[in-house]
Amino acid sequence: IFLPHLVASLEVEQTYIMVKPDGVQRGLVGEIISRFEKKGFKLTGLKLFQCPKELAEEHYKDLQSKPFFPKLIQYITSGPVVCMAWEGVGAVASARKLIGATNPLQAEPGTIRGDLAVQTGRNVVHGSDSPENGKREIGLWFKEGEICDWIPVQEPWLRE
Ligand code: IDP
Ligand code: MG
Repeated sequence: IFLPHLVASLEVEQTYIMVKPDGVQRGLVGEIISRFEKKGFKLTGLKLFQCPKELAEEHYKDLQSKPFFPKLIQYITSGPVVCMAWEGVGAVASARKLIGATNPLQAEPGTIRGDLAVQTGRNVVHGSDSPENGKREIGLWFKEGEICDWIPVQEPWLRE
């Protein structure tokens, strides 16, 4: 089967990555940031943030009708999250691969969820599922002026 959202594109993309409240409480913030840094993505936004209910509902609006929706909103607003914007070639699909399957018991070892989590309802990290949603979510979670464009010195050592 062809899964277009899993095929890394050659476009420079923005993706919204978030350490969920369990990841913050368990002291996994550094570990999770590190995986995206080491991969070679560019960090363009970063903050610790207590998410209001309305924002959590907007972010997950596609899941509104799911039975687990109220628990999901409760989970995401239960403590501070770490909001991040990352940029890179094929960043959306590549970040989803680094994160692993939604259910951590099905996520491959080596992925963030595969290595660090056991339950879908406590899966430590979020990653945008399309370039469109990457832009949408960065717009939702960050204000103007919170996103920084810069040129990493490692750029010529990452891409020929
Ligand atoms: P994703 O985070 O891998 O993109 P989605 O299907 O978009 O997965 O679901 C968003 C989040 O909702 C999941 O990461 C997880 O925290 C939660 N979730 C999804 N399915 C379930 C479920 O069946 N039970 C409890 N929580 C769920
Ligand atoms: Mg999703």
